[in-house]
Amino acid sequence: MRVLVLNGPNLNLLGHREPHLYGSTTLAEIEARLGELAAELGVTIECRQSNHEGVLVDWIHGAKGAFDAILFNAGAYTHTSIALRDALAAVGLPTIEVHLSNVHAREEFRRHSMLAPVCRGVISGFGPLSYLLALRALIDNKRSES
Ligand code: CA2
Repeated sequence: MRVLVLNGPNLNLLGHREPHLYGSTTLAEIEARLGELAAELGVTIECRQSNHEGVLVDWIHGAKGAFDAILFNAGAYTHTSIALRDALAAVGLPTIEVHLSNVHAREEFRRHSMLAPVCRGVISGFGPLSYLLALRALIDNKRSES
């Protein structure tokens, strides 16, 4: 099983800015932990981050045939992007929406996700653990299908 791990805008700043909001773990550290878990569970991952909506759309399109599932923290695009939602719906790969923070405990505008309706599920509020839980969920979901 091959999982594409996508991170959206500003997540490259993790661990370097605003640690009170998003913690002190960097994106590279989260990706390294995910890599360890993936190896343990016998799956492969590829991690990418972009601050650009169109780049994320292109990567989702390219995932068809190359990956079996997507783990996606779309950052602020979660709440705004019809383009990302349409891309996920078009490729139809099982996707889990991930957030470090509990988006429901924050500003009202973060409570709405454009992406959640086309995702298998949402994991939000557990910091870096959200990513690890999502990887486990994607694998479990895939294995229970086959
Ligand atoms: O909690 C999450 O993972 C979010 O996807 C993070 C997004 C936010 O817009 C979503 O509502 C929830 C923001 C990512 C910004 O990341 C930063 C990291 C360090 C410093 C500044 C921003």
